[in-house]
Amino acid sequence: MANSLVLKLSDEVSNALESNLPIVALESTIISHGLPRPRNLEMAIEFEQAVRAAGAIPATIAMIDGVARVGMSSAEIERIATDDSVVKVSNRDLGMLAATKGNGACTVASTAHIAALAGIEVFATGGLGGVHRGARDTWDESADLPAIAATPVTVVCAGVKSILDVPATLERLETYSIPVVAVGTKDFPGFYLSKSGYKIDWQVNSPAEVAQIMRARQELKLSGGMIVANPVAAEEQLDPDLHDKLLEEGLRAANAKGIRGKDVTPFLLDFFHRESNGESLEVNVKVVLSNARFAAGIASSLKNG
Ligand code: PSU
Ligand code: MN
Repeated sequence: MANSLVLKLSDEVSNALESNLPIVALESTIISHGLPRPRNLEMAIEFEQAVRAAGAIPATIAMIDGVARVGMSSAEIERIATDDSVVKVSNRDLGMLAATKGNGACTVASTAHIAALAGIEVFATGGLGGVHRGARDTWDESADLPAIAATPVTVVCAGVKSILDVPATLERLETYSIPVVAVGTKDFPGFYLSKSGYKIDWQVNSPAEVAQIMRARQELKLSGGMIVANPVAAEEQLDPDLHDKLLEEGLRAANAKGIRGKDVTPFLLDFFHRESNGESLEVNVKVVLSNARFAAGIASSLKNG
């Protein structure tokens, strides 16, 4: 993929693409808006290290000075983690941000789009966006869903964030014809929790199986991406009672404060992290690290298989 005025691949990512090495894309909204400072910067570096340790090249994706960057230096990652001018950017914002030379952290939707543009097939995150509770009134459904439906990228996540309406999200994923598989189970995971309480139809047991599914889908000319839901281990999940309590309180607080639209997800994640005294943060971090490793396994299988 050629660099342009609005797209720049790091030398490492360019070389990896040329040499056909495994690459894993990483999003940046989780860095700027999903995790508290200063932990967010440490984690951004650790997410990249986890991909490397599992044998793939990491490519963190963000907009810097109006350029979509695929693979960034530590100084650039630090900017995303600490600069207050960094906004949360979905697909529809990319053009305006490029034209105004702004700084933005990419959501799952825009990371998937830019990754695919660069020729990267696998992407790791924490929890996917989806249909919000109360969507019947607010119509709040994350752009992550239509973006994955339209983008040939496999997204490894721990399910959709448990702050969302999980069954409604699963229905919408079916409508969008987005395949959903879970690792080692047919229980759809619940982000902070290993089980959401909802079942899905398909289980995979290895990264190689996912690579096989991806190749089969390509042969069958099925467009768009797929979701690999990788549950947090039961002994590492957030205490389910604490989870339910914080969720109820968090939703009430968001409502009372009139939090709307793209601010809802960062508000609730921050509420969880504060009110659980960092316990949910630890789970969030473990989830992303584990997804980064599994994604690296898929990327490697795609190259070796
Ligand atoms: N997963 C996390 N933390 C996050 C997010 C996901 O563990 O901060 C971000 C992702 O960037 C996702 C976004 O795309 O939240 C969804 O936001 P919304 O619900 O407004 O679409
Ligand atoms: Mn929304």
